[in-house]
Amino acid sequence: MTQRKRALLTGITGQDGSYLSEFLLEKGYEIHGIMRRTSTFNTDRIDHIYEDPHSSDARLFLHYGDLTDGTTLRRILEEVCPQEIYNLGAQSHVRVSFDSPEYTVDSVGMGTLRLLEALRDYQQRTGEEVRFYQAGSSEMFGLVQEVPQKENTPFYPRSPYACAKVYAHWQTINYRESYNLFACNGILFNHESPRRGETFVTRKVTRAVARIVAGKQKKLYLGNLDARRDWGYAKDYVRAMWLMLQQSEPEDYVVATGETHSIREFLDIAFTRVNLNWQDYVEIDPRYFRPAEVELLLGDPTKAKTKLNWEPSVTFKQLVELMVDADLEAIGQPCQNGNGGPLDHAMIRANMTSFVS
Ligand code: NAP
Ligand code: F7E
Repeated sequence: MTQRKRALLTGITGQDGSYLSEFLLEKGYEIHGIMRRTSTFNTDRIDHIYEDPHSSDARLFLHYGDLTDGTTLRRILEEVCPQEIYNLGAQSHVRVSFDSPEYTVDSVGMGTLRLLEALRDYQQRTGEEVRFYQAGSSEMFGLVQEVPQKENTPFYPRSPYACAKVYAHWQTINYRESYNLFACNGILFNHESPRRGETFVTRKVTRAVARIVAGKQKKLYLGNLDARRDWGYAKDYVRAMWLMLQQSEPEDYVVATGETHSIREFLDIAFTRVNLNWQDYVEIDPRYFRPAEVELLLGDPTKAKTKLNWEPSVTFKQLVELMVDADLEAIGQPCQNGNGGPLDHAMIRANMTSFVS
C-alpha cells in the first residue's frame, strides 16, 4: 500500500490555511496543522473538516505551536515527518504591524528562519527531501519600482510586515542555495474570500454591507480609498501554492490576477449588489491611514500561468459579489431576489427603518 503524503502547515486556522487544508484533503493528503493556544477557540475556519483524531479515518491533525517557539517547531517536524511544509503563519495585518513591529518581525521573519533551520537539520539527518512553501507577499513591492510587478521587480517594503516578508523571502532563497532545499517563495497579491479576516478592507466592506442591510450598522469608517490592489480569490491562490511544490525545480512565482482596482471600485460593486450608494454610508477615519502607504499593486502572473498552468477562476466583480452574498447569508439576509438579481431595494429600506429616514 502506498503511504499517503503528509503536509505540515503553519497558519492552518487562517484564511489560506483553511482553503489549503480542504484542497490537500481532496488530493488525499494527511494534514498536520500548527495552531496557537488561545483562550477561546480559533478553529472556526477548519471546524467543518476536523475529525476526531481517535477515528481511524482522521486525516487532519492539530498541534499546538507558535512561530516564535523554535523548539516546538522542531519537535513537531520530527514527529510528523512531512513531505511538504507550507509556512502560512504570520501576524498578517499591515496596519497592526506598525503597532506591534517586534512581534510581527518575530513571527514573520524569525519564524520563517526557525522553520528553515529545523528543516535544514531534519533533511541533513534523515536524507529525506521536504518541500517548503514560503507565503511571500506583494506588500514586499511597496513603493513600486515597476508596473506591473514581476518575480524580479526590486522590493521596496513600506511596513514592518513587508520588511519581515522580504527577510523571509531572501532567507528562503538563501537556504535553497546553501543547503539544496526544495524551497519556493510564492509572491501572492491580495486574495480574499468570505473567510477573510474581518479587519482587512474587503471583508470590512462586505460585512458592513450585510450589517447595514440588516439594520445593525449605520456607517462604515475607512481610511485611504484611493489605494489600488490586485485582488483575487483565495481558493485559486492556494492551488498555486501546491502547484509550486509539484514542479521539478524550486522557483519563486508571482500569483496575481493582472488587474488593479481601487477601494472605491470595490465599494461601488459591494453596495450596488444591495442597491445602495456607498457615498451615503462611508466616512473617512484617519485612524485607518498608515504611516507609509502602498498606493498601487498590480501583478504580472505570466510565469505562474505558463509554468504552473495556473489561472484565476473568479473575476473581480464575482469576488466582491460572492463576499457580499456570503456576509448577507451569514447575517440571515436573503442574498438575491427571485430573478437572481440584486436584493430588492424596498426590502432593504424596510430593514433599515431604525436609522434611515
Ligand atoms: P490570516 O488569515 O491572518 O492567517 C494567519 C495565520 O497565522 C492564522 O492561522 C494565525 O493564527 C497564524 N499565526 C499568527 N501568528 C502566529 C504565530 N506567532 N505562530 C503561529 N501561527 C501564527 O492570513 P492569510 O490571509 O491566511 O495569509 C496566509 C499567509 O499568506 C500569511 O503569511 C500572510 O502574511 C500571507 N499572505 C497573505 C495574503 C492575502 O492577501 N491573504 C497575500 C500575500 C501573503 P490565529 O488564527 O490563531 O490568529
Ligand atoms: O488594506 C486600505 C489600506 O488591510 C488594503 C494582507 O493580507 O494583503 C493584505 O494587506 C488597502 C490599504 O490589505 C481601510 O490603507 C482603506 O491600502 O485589506 P488591507 P493589505 O494592507 O493590502 C497583502 C498582500 C498581505 O500580504 C497582507 O498580509 O485598503 N484601507 N481603509 C483600509 N484597510 C483596512 N484594513 N481597513 C480600512 O479601514
